[in-house]
Amino acid sequence: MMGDREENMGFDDVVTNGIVVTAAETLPLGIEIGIKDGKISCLGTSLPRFSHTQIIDAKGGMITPGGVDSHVHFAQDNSPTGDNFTTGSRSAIAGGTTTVLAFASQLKTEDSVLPCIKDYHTRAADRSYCDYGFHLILSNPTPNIMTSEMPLLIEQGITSVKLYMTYEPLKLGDSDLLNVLMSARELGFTTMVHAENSDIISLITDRLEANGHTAPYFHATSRPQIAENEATYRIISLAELTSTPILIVHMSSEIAMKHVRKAQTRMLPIHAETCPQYLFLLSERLKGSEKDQFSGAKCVCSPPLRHDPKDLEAMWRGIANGTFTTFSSDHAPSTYDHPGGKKLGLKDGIMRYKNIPNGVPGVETRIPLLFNHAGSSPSSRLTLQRFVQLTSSDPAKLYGLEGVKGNIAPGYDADLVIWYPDRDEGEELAALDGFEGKDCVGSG
Ligand code: DUC
Ligand code: ZN
Ligand code: ZN
Repeated sequence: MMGDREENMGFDDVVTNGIVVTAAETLPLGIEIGIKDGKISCLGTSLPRFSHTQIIDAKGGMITPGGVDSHVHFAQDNSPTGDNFTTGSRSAIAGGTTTVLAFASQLKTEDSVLPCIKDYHTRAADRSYCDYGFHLILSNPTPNIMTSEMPLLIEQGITSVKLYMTYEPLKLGDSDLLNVLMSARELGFTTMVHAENSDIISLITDRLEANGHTAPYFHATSRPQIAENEATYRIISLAELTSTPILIVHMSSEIAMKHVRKAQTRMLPIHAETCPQYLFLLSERLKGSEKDQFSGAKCVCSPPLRHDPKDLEAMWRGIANGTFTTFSSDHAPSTYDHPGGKKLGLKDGIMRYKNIPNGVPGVETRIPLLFNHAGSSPSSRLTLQRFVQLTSSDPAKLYGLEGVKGNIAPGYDADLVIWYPDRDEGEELAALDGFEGKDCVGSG
């Protein structure tokens, strides 16, 4: 029988034989990870094994911090056929994401957000396979909520809000946006913004409809880049005026991204996020198949998929050059063949893109898609360090999880992903194989 003393002292797990990759560096082969009580307690060579220690052999693998997906929609009322916390978090884990930040969504009719937060906690409790937290979608930021309730939420660990500049049931005008930004400046919470000009979209939608252009493809026509461009410039201006940091979510257009870049070069704290769909998919997907034109509905998301491969290239540049702080999924699926899902946009044989629930899945595929392009070979689009920053460490820092998530270092949660790359990185691993050993860099 194992003595109590030994069990208390020893590692529960030792991960060996892998190459540890963090946002700062790639450690030499031979560094092991000692884990105790779900936390990383030590990095070092030849870590001591105890009788109860489980050895995790990561031979040939690359170990990165568990992914943090800071933009997922689970169990929201406006997506009744989407994922709940059980199905969504299961997909997250399958794709290397160990923490998700979902949304608790206030209705415009609610003048307190406390019941909404309680409700969303109930939706998630005991149902999630991964760690989770919430941002608050503020659609009715009353003075009482901003002065009395937000401080309570921050105490509870809800330190970020999402604001919409479009979508009738959620959108805020400039006056409300300014008030929330002023409050963010005072209380220090993080403000995420969905930046598209609502009136531009409504005008085009009405005209398309009047001309019978209502198939899924016209969703992209109705939300042109200029709508994202204008709203992005406007919210950056409001943030500058109020000296408040913001993060613009799911960016899809180069012209809008340029405003972010320009603001950053002026040292303004403007952050931005993009998502896999804006790196990999084009609007032609919205045309669907020959057999089922409506199947383009599967790719209806907002901002929409853009038209030109150059648009994808521009987002890749933002990924590589540091314009984007986070790479999130905006996971918001709806069942395709369901009257309450994507088929809401198909009634009596008539397609109406306006009624199609917005959103695509991505919580499972987000990290593998980006990992596939990370490395140091000539065809790589980003370094492994940048990959870890975008998918894990930077979202953790931005949303108050620094010191807990997003790194492989003593004291952090032992959320690890082991990758087995079967292409050029295999050669990199082999090249690092001559490592000779280093002392322990953490403490047990
Ligand atoms: N756009 C959003 O703003 N939210 C969910 C899904 C989408 O496509
Ligand atoms: Zn959005
Ligand atoms: Zn979203």
